Amino acid sequence: MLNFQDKVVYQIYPRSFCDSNGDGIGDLNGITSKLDYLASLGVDYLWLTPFFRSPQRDNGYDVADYCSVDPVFGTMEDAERLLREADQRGIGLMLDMVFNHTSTQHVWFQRALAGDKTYQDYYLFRDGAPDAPPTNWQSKFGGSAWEYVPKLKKWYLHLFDVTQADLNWENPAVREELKQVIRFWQGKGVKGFRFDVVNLISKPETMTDDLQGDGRRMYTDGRHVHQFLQELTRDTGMDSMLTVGEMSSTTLEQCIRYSNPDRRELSMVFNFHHLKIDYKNGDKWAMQSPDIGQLRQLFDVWQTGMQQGNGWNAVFWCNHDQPRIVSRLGDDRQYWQESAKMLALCIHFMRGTPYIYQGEELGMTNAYFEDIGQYRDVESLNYHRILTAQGRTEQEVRTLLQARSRDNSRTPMQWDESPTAGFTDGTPWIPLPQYKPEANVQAQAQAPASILSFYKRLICLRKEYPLIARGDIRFLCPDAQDVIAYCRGLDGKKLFVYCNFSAREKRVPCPGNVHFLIGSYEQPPQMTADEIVLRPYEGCAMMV
Ligand code: TEU
Ligand code: CA
Repeated sequence: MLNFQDKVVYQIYPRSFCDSNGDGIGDLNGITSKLDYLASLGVDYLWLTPFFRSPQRDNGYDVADYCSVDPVFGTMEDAERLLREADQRGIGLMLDMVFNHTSTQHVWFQRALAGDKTYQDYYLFRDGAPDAPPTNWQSKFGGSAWEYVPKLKKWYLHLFDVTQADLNWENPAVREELKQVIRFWQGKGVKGFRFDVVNLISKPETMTDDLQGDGRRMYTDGRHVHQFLQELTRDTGMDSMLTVGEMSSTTLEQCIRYSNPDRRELSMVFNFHHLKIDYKNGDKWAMQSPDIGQLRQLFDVWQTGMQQGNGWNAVFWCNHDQPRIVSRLGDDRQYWQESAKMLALCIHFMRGTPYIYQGEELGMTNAYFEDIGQYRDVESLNYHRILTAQGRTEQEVRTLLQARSRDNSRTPMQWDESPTAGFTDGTPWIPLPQYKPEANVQAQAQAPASILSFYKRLICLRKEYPLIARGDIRFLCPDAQDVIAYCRGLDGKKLFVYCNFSAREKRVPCPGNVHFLIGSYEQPPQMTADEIVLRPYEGCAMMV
């Protein structure tokens, strides 16, 4: 397997990136028009979330045809041109393979519905009475994970939306079809893949009620998942590409297995444990203030654990499912720039391949929508209904969605200061954030102290110092409240990173005769022989 330690990936949500034809929806030609911007940022790969033909019930994660382009995003020629033009700039494209499920509009599912037994075996259909779902498993988007088809007198499994039917990976014909999809895009010159919820693909032989939870422990990191991934990688020659798996509710041991190069499964993995530190009792729809002590602990366990097991992390704060990090763990008002830079530094200097989600490099904030009518996401709309039915007040639901909705990350990319942020000449499919600091490219591109310039420097430093790409990691200051500190090391060189996650001044021990490399304030922090004084939301890196 190849290493991708000195690479940086930029994630694009095409629908919200740049609209080239004024219909209010971002598209492939829009992305092509911004390649110079992406090249100037210095990123190596672009991960594009799904643009395949889809009814767009879950914005493309409900795929109806894996080898086509949805007309909303353009044509196959547009995709080919984007690939070519990216390649000319030394940028590789990674596509998003949603292989746990297909849209119910997919021809396979349509044939299954029409009674074709061969295609019924592509999915997880089970017999049963109309009032008794086969198990008590819950969909990740709320409600039962089973849907009854009266005509067939059968239920089908959908771990996500009712229009996203889970595929039956135990069926070798399904695995062959999916390999063909990989080969199709390899043939077009794609350089990598992201695999959606790929640790959920292997379900138990007999599916039974989960008496302790929502069912996830019965299919997460399931019995044949490693075997299936090894087979997929081997049969498509995917081990020369960048591959990343999205791992839902996984464990460290499993992630070592997925990403240890000797096992030839994936180049790296996403896990989400560090993004649940503000979930009360693990419940996304129950709030608590972020627990930085727990965050520090989780990073320590995962970073040192993956190092010991020779696994490799994708390191990230943001994606199209997560609220904006500067609003979540920073202070997007008083310390907007300082906290956005501190968070960037904290993640980019860890051991792993950093991912930047569009707009993160500008310090884009949450949407702060006031009105339920402004939300678009199927999960947000489902939960609006569910939480209201549970008797929560309108105000409570509004506050929860403002903090948790996936639409927080899906507002249009902000290119300039105009009312539609330079995203479209038409009406954007989703409103812009209701609060807007100077989080746009026009304001930041030429400003040396901007958040954008800071991200560019972080990317350059990774290329310049093998220590950042390849060094080992050790966590420091376990008892410093609201501080995350670590040390990277390679060939006798050391890099110390200190991040203050609070608006209060923090003091940490000085590790010796260090020099300042980069920080979220232009001037180095105040330092004595024994102490470093961190300003509010200060992040800084020092070297010896
Ligand atoms: O997400 C998987 C997933 O479980 C979450 O990130 C999910 O959005 C969250 O738990 C909801 O609270 C992936 C994709 O990233 C997401 O956009 C898709 O909706 C989902 O799979 C289904 O394909
Ligand atoms: Ca468009």
